[in-house]
Amino acid sequence: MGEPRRVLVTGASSGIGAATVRAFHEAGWEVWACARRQERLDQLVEAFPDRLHVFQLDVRDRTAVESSLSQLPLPAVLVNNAGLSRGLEPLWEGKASDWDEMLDTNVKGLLHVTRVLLGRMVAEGAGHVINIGSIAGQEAYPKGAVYCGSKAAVQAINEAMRKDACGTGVKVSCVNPGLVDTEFSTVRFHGDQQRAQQTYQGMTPLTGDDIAATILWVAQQPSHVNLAETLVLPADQASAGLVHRETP
Ligand code: NDP
Ligand code: 8X3
Repeated sequence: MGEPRRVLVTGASSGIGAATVRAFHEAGWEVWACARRQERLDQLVEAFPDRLHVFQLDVRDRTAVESSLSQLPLPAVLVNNAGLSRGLEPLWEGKASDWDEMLDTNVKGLLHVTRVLLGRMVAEGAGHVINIGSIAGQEAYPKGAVYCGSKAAVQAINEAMRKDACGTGVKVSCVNPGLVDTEFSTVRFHGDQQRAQQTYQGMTPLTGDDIAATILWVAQQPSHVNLAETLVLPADQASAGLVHRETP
């Protein structure tokens, strides 16, 4: 048996990112995982003491991203998952601090991380960047202008990056989930659990494990196959705005 393949997952401390760490680890990969909350990363290490390396990283901090990722052993796969939403209100009621946080994390953070590792992958002539977009990047919904805009930017960056990398041996893919029950809504509503739970009321959302299985599947394709864009929805969701809910 050869060396295990290496994956780097950003935003690995909860939800889709933590599930992705588990899925790749269980599939025998060497996993590098980063996020801001060290105690959550430590819990992952307790669960998976071998083949898992964790480090604290705020993807918004370009200097920290450059210094930590330029030293890292080059991963075969980068999962650009770190991201968040803040607020759900009409544009004129939106908070500039929420907008900064979303755009700095979802767009510029993804760019900072990718710039360091994609350059190294291209020099190596191999690699795979898997970006986590959203159905919100394909279809904007009311009260979500900036989050939807940030994910539409991920969509465009993903597409241009795929074209940049064409012929270099590096693949670029996007996985676009619909509603997934993670800490996403709690973060969106600044810790208001009751409001967060309403997001998934009367319907069956996806789990982080559902998306992690898709990401692993995208990563495990033969080198000549690229699952370029994968939209994953709960069966109860037909579009960003059309969700079937059972009323009690
Ligand atoms: P969670 O809130 O559970 O996880 C978000 C992860 O991103 C956490 O690990 C968090 O870690 C990390 N993160 C946030 N900001 C930063 C930062 N500045 N630097 C580093 N890491 C950061 O939500 P999800 O798992 O649902 O979200 C993961 C991705 O999936 C996001 O990009 C989200 O937009 C996307 N998505 C989610 C959907 C959903 O319905 N849940 C649907 C479609 C897409 P920490 O706070 O420790 O830094
Ligand atoms: C997360 C899915 O519909 O809450 O990207 O924006 S949604």
